Amino acid sequence: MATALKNSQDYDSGKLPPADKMKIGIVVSEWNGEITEALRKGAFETLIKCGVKEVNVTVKTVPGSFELTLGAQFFAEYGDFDAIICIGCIIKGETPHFDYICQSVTTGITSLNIKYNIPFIFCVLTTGNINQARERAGGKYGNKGDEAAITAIKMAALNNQMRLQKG
Ligand code: DLZ
Repeated sequence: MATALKNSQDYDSGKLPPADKMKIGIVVSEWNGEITEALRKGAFETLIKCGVKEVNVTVKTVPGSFELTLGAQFFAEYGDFDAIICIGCIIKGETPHFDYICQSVTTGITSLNIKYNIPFIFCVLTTGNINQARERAGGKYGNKGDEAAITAIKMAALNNQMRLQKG
């Protein structure tokens, strides 16, 4: 399974770009809070381990994953962030709600990336049940929050590097 084989938790923090000046926003959905809190913790701890200063990480919550797009946009509009990590967990229920929320948040976060030219990192689990979510929030498939933190640092560095090259 792709998730099992490709797990960027095996990163070497010494090989990552310097992150000591980066400002990172984290927007967290309150739905399925057990999972989103584990993802937030993973993301936060990995950012700090990789050199981001605690004072440069801002965390805000939104009610559900549907609200992640607007919550993340607030970060871009009212702050000065190098990357914004969007954390949610959508679990399939008995109605098509799951599909609508997944579709909305995926499209929403994609459009933010394009609109603002800032990396908005997609850390939204979309699973069939709570156990699959637990397996990806500190369980046997690692913690997707860690991976989101690494992605945020890599994309922020790429953006900064290419902006500097342009002059
Ligand atoms: C309504 C709803 C449902 C059914 N399921 C989830 C879910 O699994 N994960 C999640 O993050 N949010 C869920 N929500 C809430 C919606 O994201 C949203 O907060 C409400 O529809 C209000 O806009």
